[in-house]
Amino acid sequence: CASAAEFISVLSFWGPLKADPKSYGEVVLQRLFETKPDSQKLFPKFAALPKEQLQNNPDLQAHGGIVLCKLTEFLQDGGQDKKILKDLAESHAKQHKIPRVYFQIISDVIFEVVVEKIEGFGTDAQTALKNVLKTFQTQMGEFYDELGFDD
Ligand code: HE5
Repeated sequence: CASAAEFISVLSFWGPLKADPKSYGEVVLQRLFETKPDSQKLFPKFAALPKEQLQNNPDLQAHGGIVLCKLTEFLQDGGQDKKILKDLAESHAKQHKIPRVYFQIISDVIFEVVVEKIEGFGTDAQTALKNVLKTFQTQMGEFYDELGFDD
């Protein structure tokens, strides 16, 4: 599990992502669909869209913003309030039917995008980010287990 210091380390570089969640979220989702084309089918709004229509797509930008805002909330809370991820796990398991492996896949994409786009994200902060994302995945997995969602 990530320590409080690791959450703080990540937050110290998170300013640009907090300030502009839509732009970074858009990049994350586009990169997700490129690296793992199957993931696009999990989004009813985007499933049928050809690549060109994922560029400058306001729905994609809006959803990217929602995803990043949730991550910022998780970071700022330092993994303390279990309800944040409990609610997230519940909607993703029951409503959206997202197999848990996608939390690892999107975490890897987020890591890649953050390190690429954010200046000064050094090796210590990178390790901290890896650990924080690992904590996120582990806790989501635990809630999936509690819900009896096996995928
Ligand atoms: O759960 C919600 O609110 C608590 C609903 C809005 C929401 C969704 C929906 C939020 C806040 C998140 N996602 C956040 C989030 C953070 C992690 C990194 N998501 Zn989410 N999602 C929503 C993830 C990870 C993740 C991986 C994948 C493949 N997520 C998805 C997919 C996904 C889908 C299909 C939806 C439904 C909304 C939609 O289709 O919007 C266009």
